[in-house]
Parts: sequence; C-alpha cells; structure tokens
Amino acid sequence: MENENFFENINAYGKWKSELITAIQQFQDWLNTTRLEDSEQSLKIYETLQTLKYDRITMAFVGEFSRGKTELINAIFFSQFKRRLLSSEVGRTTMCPTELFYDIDEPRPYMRLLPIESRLEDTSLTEHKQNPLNWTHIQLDISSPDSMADSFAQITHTKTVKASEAKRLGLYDIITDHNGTEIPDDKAVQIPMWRHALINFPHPFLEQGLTILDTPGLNSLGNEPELTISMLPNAQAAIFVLAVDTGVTRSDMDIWRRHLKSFRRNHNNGLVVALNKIDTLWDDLKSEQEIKDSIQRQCTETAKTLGLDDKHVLAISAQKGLIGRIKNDADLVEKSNLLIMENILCNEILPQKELLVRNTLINDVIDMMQSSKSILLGQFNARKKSITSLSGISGKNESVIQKLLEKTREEQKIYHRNAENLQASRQILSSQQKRLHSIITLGKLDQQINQSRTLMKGSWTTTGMKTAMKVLFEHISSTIIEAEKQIELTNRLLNSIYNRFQTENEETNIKPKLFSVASYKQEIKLLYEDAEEYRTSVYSTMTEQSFVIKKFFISLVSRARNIYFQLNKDSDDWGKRILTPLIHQVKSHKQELQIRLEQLKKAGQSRESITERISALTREAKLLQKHIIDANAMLAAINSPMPVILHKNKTAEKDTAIQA
Ligand SMILES: Nc1nc2c(ncn2[C@@H]2O[C@H](COP(=O)(O)OP(=O)(O)O)[C@@H](O)[C@H]2O)c(=O)[nH]1
Ligand SMILES: [Mg+2]
Repeated sequence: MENENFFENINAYGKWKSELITAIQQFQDWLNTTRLEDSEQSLKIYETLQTLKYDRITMAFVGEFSRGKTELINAIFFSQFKRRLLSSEVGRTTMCPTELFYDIDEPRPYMRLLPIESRLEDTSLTEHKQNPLNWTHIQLDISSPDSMADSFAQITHTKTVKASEAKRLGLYDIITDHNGTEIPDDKAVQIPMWRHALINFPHPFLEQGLTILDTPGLNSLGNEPELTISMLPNAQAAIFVLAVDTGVTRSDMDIWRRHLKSFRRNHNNGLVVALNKIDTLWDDLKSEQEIKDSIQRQCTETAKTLGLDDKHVLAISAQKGLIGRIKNDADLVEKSNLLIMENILCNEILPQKELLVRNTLINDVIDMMQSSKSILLGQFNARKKSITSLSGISGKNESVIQKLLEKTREEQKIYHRNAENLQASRQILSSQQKRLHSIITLGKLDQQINQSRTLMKGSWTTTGMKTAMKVLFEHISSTIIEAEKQIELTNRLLNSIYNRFQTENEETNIKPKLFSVASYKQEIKLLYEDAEEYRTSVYSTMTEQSFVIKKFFISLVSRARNIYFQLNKDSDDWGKRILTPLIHQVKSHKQELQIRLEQLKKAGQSRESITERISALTREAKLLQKHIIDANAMLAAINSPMPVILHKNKTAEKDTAIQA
C-alpha cells in the first residue's frame, strides 16, 4: 500500500549513481597507477564527479490554486508522517513556489524563505539561491512532525498592504479585480509574504536526489518568469493537476497553454495530467459501474479539452490516497489510483534521466576509459613484440643484429616525423580553437544583451521586448552558425590527422571524437520557443507591465548565457583533449623503440642478461595485462544499466505518458 515500488526505483537510481561515482573514482586511481594521468583528464573527471554528486531529478507540480497539488505531494511523499505535512487544508493554500530537496552540503534540515520585497531588485532567483543571507532561515525539527508542519505553514502566509505597494512589487494579478479593473491605490490587498521557499529535508527520496517543486496558482507563475523560462523547462517531470469539481476552467487552460504545452514539446515524456478529487464522484447510491463511467467521462472530456488522447489523463484522489495511507486502509489507497500514478512517474522519469546522465556525463568518461585502455594495449603489444624479437636475437650473429639495428633506426626516423607532424597539427588546431573562442565568447554575448537592453530604451513594453528578443536571438543564431562552420573545419582537420596517423601506424585504430553544436542549437531553439510563447501570452493578458517584462528578460538572458557558457566550456574541453590519444600513442611508441634499440645493443652480451631482460619484460606485460583487465571491469561497471524494479502491486502499469 505504501509506495514501495516508487521508493525502490528511486533508490535504485540513487544506487546506480553512487556505483557510477565509485567506478569513476576507481578510474582516477587507475590513471594514477598506470601513469596515464594528465591534468585535463583529471579536471574532467573531477567535474563529472561533482556534477553527479549534485545532480537532481526535479518533479514539478503545476496547476491552478486548490486543485490539490500540495495534497498530492503530501500523499506521495510524506504520508509516513501520519499527517498533512505541508499545508493543504481549506483556506490554507501555497502562496509561493516551494522547493523540497536534500542539501548534501548542509545536512541540518532547514527552511529558507525569500521575502516578497526582493522582487524589487533585479536579482534572479538563481542568484538569490547562491546567497543564503538574503533568506529568512528557519531550523527544522524533524523529530516532531507537528512542529515541522507549523514551520511549513509559513508558505501559506500572506500580509496586508496597500494596492499601490502590490503594484510596486509587480503583483498585477492581485491589484485587478475579476473584471480586470484596477483596485484603487489606497485600498488594502493581501499579498504573499514570501517570494520563494527552499526546504532542505532528509527524506529518503530527497536524499536520492529528488527535488519536488510545488507551485502556487497562476498568479505567481505569471509573475515569476524564471519559473517558466528556467525552472520548469529544467524539470524532468511536470504533473499538471486538475480537479473534477471545477472541471477545466479558463485559468486551468491558461496555465496549460502558457506553461505546459512547451514542457510537452521540450520533453518527449515526463508530463502527467492528474484529474484530482475523483472522490467527489464517489456516491453510495450509485453502482460501481456508474461511478466508473462518470469518472471515465470526465477523463475523456478533460483530454479532449487539452487536445490529448484519453489515456493521458489519470483520475486520482490525492486526499483519499493520503488518508488511506495514514489510516493503513489498503482499499482506499487502491481506489485513489495513487499507486498507478507513482508507477507512471517512475516509468516516465527514471529512464529518461538515466539517458540524460549517460549522454551528458558518462559517455565522455567511457571515451576516456577506452582511449586509455587502448594506450595500455599498445604498450602491452610492444612488450610482447620485444619479447619475441629478444628471444629471436639471442645467439644471432653480428650482421643480423646490425640489420635489425638499422631497421629500428629507420622506424625511429618515422617516429620523429610523426611526432613533428603531430606537433604541427597541434598548433593548427590550437589556432582554430582560438578562432572558435573568439566567435563564441561570453563577452560578445553580453555586449549583445546590453544592446538589446538599450533597444528597449527603458520602456519595458511588450513591443520593446519583442524587438529586443528578435535582435538577441538573431545574434545568437548567427553566432552559432559561424561557430558551426569553424567546428566543421576543425572536425575535418581532425579526421585527416587521425587518418594520416592511421596509415603511418597500422597497429593503431583510434577514431577522433568530433564535436557537434546540434544540441546547443536545439536548446537555443527551445529557449526561443518558450520565450516566444511566454511573451505572446503576457502580451495577450497584460498591456504594459514593465515588472514582468524586466524579470522575463532577466530569466531569458540567464538561460541563454548558460547555454553559451556550456558551449564554450564543452568545446574548450574537447579542444584540449582531442589529440590526447595520439599523443599517448606516440609516447608509448617512442618508449617501445627505445627498449628495442637497447636490447639490440646489448644483444652481443651474455645469454643470462637477455634472459633477465625477457623476464623483466614479461613482468611488465603481466602488469599491463592486469591494468587492462581492471579497465574492462570499470567499463563494464560504468556501462551497466540502471536496474529496473518491476511492479509488485497488482495495479498494472497504465501508460498514460504523454508522447510529444
Ligand atoms: N475531496 C477532495 N479534496 C481534495 C483532494 N485533494 C485536495 N483536496 C482539497 O482541496 C483543497 C486544496 O488542496 P491543496 O493541496 O492545498 O491545493 P493546491 O492549491 O493545488 O496545492 C484542500 O482543501 C484539500 O484538502 C481530493 O482528492 N479530494
Ligand atoms: Mg498548494
């Protein structure tokens, strides 16, 4: 009845991640012992480990006020506290976006609240999050659910201010009444006390890296563009909560259009529509079938309104699910459909997340492992070759040895040419990289951002925003196209360097790792689409709201800068490491030639010394073999997929995932 399956799958994800971390740490040690360590690789490994350590899965609960988002969070995550941990009673609704997570750097549980007045500044939420001093800090006592619930009640707090103050804070929805007319300046209105809440809490789910984002209704979503432009797009899953007692209202549709349609486009899956409060349709006077039919009708109706297939809407009762769990009433939990909902969530999110971690982090490490392994394989083969030739020359006459010596010197010449070529290629590559960097510097982007800002000439209007956005995105697109051309040149150069190397050294078989800007281009495209959708929705609902536009611009710029920063960094990392496999290969070839020459020079010596040499080489070969076996084990570990725990409960999985 408890969400064992959900729990085990999230746990399996956490375990998979910690096994990855162990394998990568072992790789670092291995590089150390095999002396293949170089600073670029170590830095990359360190960064990968840090990213994995702080990596999170975000699940966002989105919907209009009072649809039961917070109740659903209580039911899925906090039922073991045997009470409503987050306030979801009548009249106590979430007033500010709330993030629940586990802070590995600060294991003492806390709640941090950002005062609503911080909206007056131009600082983004992301920046605020980096500075705890701006927040009101409350220590949480997790031994007492009651005292915790008391602290969490802060999230629902409001305060009374004059309408003029609400206007100053950009809370436009509050100062207009139902007919859209503005409330007089000196009239009192209720505004949220806090702008954002962070809750650090050692819950098993959260400890595995899950972040829950609870949002208030449309007001706050509409007024805090950062949620739309950055927090929601970055979430792995969004749960859109509707309720049967209200049906799909105009404001539900507003939220759907403004915030979730683009989520659906950006993520292939991960969006779940929950039609909540089905218990209000439970009626003792009706037969089971009648109730089922009426729920089904509502689902069909909802799906139609949202433009989805029926199966994408899941009917649930968050409240009965929570009560059932608190009272250990398995039938009630079953009837609430909560278990199905949880299964869908893990089926949707975890495989997608695994793929993301693999593509963005792990594949690079695998490349490094493979190229290091191939270097050792080269060294191993060189030892074996030396052993064979050494066994061959023992007792051979002077002229044979002389010939072998000449042949090796010839090879050495080729090696020198190779090394020189490589050196020259390195220089060409480095100048190409410099050119690339001059194209995509953050400085240039910032200049463009400032220009767009000036374009708006302080008249933060939607029209100004439209022009500024267009100019900014045109600049970004043309820059990326220019960067793409430059990268194409570098890729071509790399292919020819590797091909040449291959012809000169038949034994090697390494392929260059080419770079592509496709994913950055795609991200910019999505950002533009999100921004455009947001801008037009703001335009259609509000005339001139400098506050929203300003905040919108800030969040837009911050996401664009991030994409740019990442492109810069990734291409830089790539540039630094692209020739490493060849360099290592050349180094070990040099080593091998030296060994061979020494042997030939000593060939005239006693049989004992040759035998000694052979056994030394055999020892080295054995050690290399051991390192290679270890590398294979690390590769197997890092390649192994995350285990999927199959459903134990009888509620079969229902695939309601929304495919884009
Ligand atoms: N009947 C019924 N009421 C519910 C259900 N889920 C939530 N509610 C009630 O709806 C109200 C709003 O819930 P809340 O979780 O605060 O909504 P939110 O604003 O979307 O977070 C509260 O009074 C809840 O007790 C449900 O499944 N059935
Ligand atoms: Mg709520």
